[in-house]
Amino acid sequence: MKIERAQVIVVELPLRFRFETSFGVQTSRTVPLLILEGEGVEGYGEGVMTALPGYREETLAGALDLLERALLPAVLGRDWANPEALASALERFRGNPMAKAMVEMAFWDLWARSLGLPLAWLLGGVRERVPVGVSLGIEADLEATLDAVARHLEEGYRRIKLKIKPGWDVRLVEAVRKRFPDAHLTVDANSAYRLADARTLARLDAYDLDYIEQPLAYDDLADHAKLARRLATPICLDESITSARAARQALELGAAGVINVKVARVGGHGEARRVHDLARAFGVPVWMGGMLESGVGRAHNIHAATLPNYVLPGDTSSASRYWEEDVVNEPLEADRGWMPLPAGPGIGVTLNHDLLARIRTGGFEVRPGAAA
Ligand code: OSB
Ligand code: MG
Repeated sequence: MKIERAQVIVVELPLRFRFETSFGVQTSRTVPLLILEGEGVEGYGEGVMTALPGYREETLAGALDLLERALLPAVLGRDWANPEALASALERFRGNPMAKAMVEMAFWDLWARSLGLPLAWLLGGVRERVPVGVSLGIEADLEATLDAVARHLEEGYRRIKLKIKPGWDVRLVEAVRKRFPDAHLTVDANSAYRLADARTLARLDAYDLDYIEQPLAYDDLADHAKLARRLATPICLDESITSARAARQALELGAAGVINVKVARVGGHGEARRVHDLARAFGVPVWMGGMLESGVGRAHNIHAATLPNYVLPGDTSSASRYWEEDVVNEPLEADRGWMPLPAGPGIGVTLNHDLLARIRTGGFEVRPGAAA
């Protein structure tokens, strides 16, 4: 499969809600999309890096530069037998898994479409729909949080994740648990605590959380392993799992009892599948995370979440929660907490070109022969 042309389109998508986490507030997303073309077919990818390094280190400006100067020139004009062959050609560039994931994921879509098969089938998926919950941002007060939880439980979401930070944790969880005694509840600290906060975090053991997501530093495994020994509630790692190697080390250390897999955080579908397989071998369940993706990234995530060890509800909730209008034509909507697999070849979605033209803020094209 030869890649003949690459197009990056950057768009600005306003969020329907104000999304606050321990690391900042988001009201819109700057979304980099990648279109790869070859043999009359197109494949789509989406990047999840942000303007500033708030979640991981990668930045949008850095990723766009890397794509234009190195990653796209390295894959254009060449014939790739399969996505793993393409991914290995990017290994000589260190780090930057989110930038690499854009290329790798777009190629999986291109490849699957050229074969006329749904991406999920090629990845080894075993489901036609995936269980989903919601990730709720930090709200103005308890009352607003309780309302948001109630609304999403009524919609059928199978698990509620609450964002926490120091000073907004035990009281919040206590109030939500009291009002919703049977709900599957989790919390996500986005790295806001230190090991010295272990006592505070241990107080959360009283509220029957499914897990505590990424309490400690984004690049730390050792302290998470120490913390895990002091908590009854399992620790779920998100930010810290940037590769299959990080996943293996976390599992060996006992730093993670659950893993949040984000395809775009670990470098693409190949690496995400290796993380999935490792966790399965350790008897650790995984779930599909989210980065407020548009329909392109969301569709990729749904396909990847059809693998057998995605047994916990993911964050890939309905696109209409996030956007008035999505960049894809197909509605990606959950039904009573189940997100159906978008049907058709590849990731099963088509681009809404009218919208893209209206909200485009930048981009570029790369053709074979551009200097690497
Ligand atoms: O930590 O899982 C996270 C969004 C952006 C960056 C990091 C995270 C999140 C979410 C929302 O929790 C997931 C989603 O709804 O897509
Ligand atoms: Mg998280």
